[in-house]
Amino acid sequence: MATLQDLLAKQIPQYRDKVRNVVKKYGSEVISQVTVAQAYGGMRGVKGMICDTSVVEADKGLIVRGRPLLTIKDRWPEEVFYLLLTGELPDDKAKAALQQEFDRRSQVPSYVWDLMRAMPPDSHPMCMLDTAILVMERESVFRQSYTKGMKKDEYWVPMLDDALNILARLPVVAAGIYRIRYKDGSVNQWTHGLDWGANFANMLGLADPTGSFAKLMRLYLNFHADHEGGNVSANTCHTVGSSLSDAYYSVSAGLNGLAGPLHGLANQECLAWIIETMEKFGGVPTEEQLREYAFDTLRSGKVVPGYGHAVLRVVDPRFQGFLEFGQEHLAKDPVFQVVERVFNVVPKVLEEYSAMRVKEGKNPIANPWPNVDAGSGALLYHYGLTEFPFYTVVFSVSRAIGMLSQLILNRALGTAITRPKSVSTEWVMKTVGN
Ligand code: HAX
Repeated sequence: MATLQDLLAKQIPQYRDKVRNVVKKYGSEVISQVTVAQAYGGMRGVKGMICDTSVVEADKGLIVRGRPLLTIKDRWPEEVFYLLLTGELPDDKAKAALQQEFDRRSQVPSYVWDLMRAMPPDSHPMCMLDTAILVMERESVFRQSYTKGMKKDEYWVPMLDDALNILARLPVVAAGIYRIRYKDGSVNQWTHGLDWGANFANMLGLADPTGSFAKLMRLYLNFHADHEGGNVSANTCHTVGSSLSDAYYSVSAGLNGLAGPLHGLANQECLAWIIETMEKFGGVPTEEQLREYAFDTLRSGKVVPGYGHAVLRVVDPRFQGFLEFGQEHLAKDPVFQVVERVFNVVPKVLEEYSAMRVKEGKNPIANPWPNVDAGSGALLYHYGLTEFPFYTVVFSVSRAIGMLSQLILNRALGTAITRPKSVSTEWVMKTVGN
């Protein structure tokens, strides 16, 4: 049976050849131009890095190694990890072998729990998670191998080792943070033989008599794993890793970016916004009330969380998948009903508001459609995961899959240290002015 390690060892030399040939043949071709507005505007749309794990197409959404996301929605997150890394879905044996890797590596060092318990009780759970990952850096096989002296061609091997250790421990650590921060402080153990998503659901310790919370966790952890390379979390992880910082430094850094309200924290803010509308209107608001509330939010200078996207120009298929899950499992839940109603109302509001902005000489809102965060919180809430600040931690457990896959492939390719050129405002004025 070919393990993930064996398969990568076979694929990586071919992958390197392919990339070497592409650079040799097309190295001087131009693939992007940068305007002054893009340089000031978060480099939106500038093609300046490579990511082979997944692509986000503006009119289709996430494509994982050539497979549109919704075609792999029933795959477990660990299968998605295998797919991101190798381009292939694992067969049953390879899946079982990966499972055994996680079983073997799932023991969390006791100093992590000491540290988590010593943190101020009002620490944000994202800060706790990122701290936990960072403190485990002493375990890094990559750093130890690098210090001993390792050949460049071998970088990906200890990087994969670190990745498997991080992925095996992350659900334990995240669920432990939940128990310490919000429950009685007792930490649940990883169950050998149980899959990654169900293990995480189980360790959170919420009641799941029908097993549908575990099903949701598998879907959630699948959907959030990867979203190509330029988003803040992936790009930060990529940049930190490009200096040959190990996976602990890189993933912790990437997740610090995910903790921002314009990125992963949006899912916490989204559900808060939904609940606010219910509190204000005393139950499920009418569409007219929601329209009014959305306009009030925009007029007060805030964004409507869960809507808009830097790349997508259609309904995010991840939102679509969550909507379908909700319709199947919790159609009568009032919070979910508000999510559905908001979806009927907010895109039209954003389109109207965007037209008003344009008249005032401001940028249009490029995408009025829901992103992944618009519905996921309502599903977690239904199953008793009601602590909003924890939502980005759930996202993080999943996003680590994508960031680590990208790191391993980048170390396999020997990707260069990131160092784009910055210019000053004076330079722009002089150069463009002339
Ligand atoms: N509500 C109000 N205004 C919005 C908006 C929204 N939902 N989406 C975009 N806009 C505004 C932007 O703030 C920007 O205004 P300024 O020019 O005054 O700064 C203008 O429309 C143009 O922005 P854009 O080109 O449409 O979008 P950006 O690529 O700049 O930003 C964001 C993309 C996702 C950050 C943005 O749509 C947003 O803030 N959405 C709400 C927060 C959110 O849902 N974030 C999660 C995104 C998914 C994700 O990464 N999850 O992790």
